[in-house]
Amino acid sequence: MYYCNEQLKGKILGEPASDHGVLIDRMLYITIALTGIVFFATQIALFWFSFKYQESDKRKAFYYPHNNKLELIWTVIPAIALTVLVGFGLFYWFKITGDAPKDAMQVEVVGKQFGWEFRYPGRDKILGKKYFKNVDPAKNNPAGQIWEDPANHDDVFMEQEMHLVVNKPVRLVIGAKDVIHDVGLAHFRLKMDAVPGTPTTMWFTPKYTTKQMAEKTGKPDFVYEISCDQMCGKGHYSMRGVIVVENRKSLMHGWLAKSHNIWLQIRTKIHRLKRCSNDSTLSCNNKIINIAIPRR
Ligand SMILES: [Cu+2]
Repeated sequence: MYYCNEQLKGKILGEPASDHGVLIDRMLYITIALTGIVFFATQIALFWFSFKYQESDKRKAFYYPHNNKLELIWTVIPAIALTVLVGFGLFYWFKITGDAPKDAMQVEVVGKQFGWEFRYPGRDKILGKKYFKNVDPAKNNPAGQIWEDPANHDDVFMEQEMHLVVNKPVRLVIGAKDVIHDVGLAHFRLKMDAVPGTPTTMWFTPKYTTKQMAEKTGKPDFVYEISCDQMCGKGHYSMRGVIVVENRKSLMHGWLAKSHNIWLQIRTKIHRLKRCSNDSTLSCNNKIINIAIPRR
């Protein structure tokens, strides 16, 4: 396992691209080292004793059924070792799922059959309220946002592509629309179930931009991936999404500036509808038919 890991490390994932990823890798190496030593020691002992004390006409078997001291030793030592290993795991788990730093950006990630939806809180840094009965892509409301909540008006919605800022902590608020999915971030060494009706969270800090990681891995076309790590139906394999890690400036002035603010689109449509209400030209009538008005 160690050999495969070492051989394939650079070819598959590259070094961990998040602060928590470094800790997770360290924990895995400690676990593999400890269990590896125990594995080889016990297997060598097992085969050696079987060989040395195999059946022989020259000696008689010694009946030795029980030893309290031995039982105690081989129960207590593994128990302590496993407690330490599980303790590490729990410590990291509470860290990853616990409170994010105050300056963390927030992104809502929602899994669906078959893809990912991302919502950013906008300038107010608050994700607007939503309600599952409002979900209606045909009415330009794929996330089910409640438009009466002003916090929704600057939210940004995007599918299949998430943008993050390098060295800035990000808190993911994770959900699902239909069945259980799982946010798999292999390059960041993180994963978390996406459960309908029960939001889950985790936070991390990306360490390298996509460009830096492309240089590190030697792959010019490198992209961070978000995969679904839970078998969720026949299109499970097609849930691959892309994460772009960049610096704050290029995010604010590039992708985020051009991104999809649903409220602005709807507001523009409502204005157009009002303008068209006194206009009976053919083009205006066609616009009215195509407008999907949100519930207000
Ligand atoms: Cu899925």
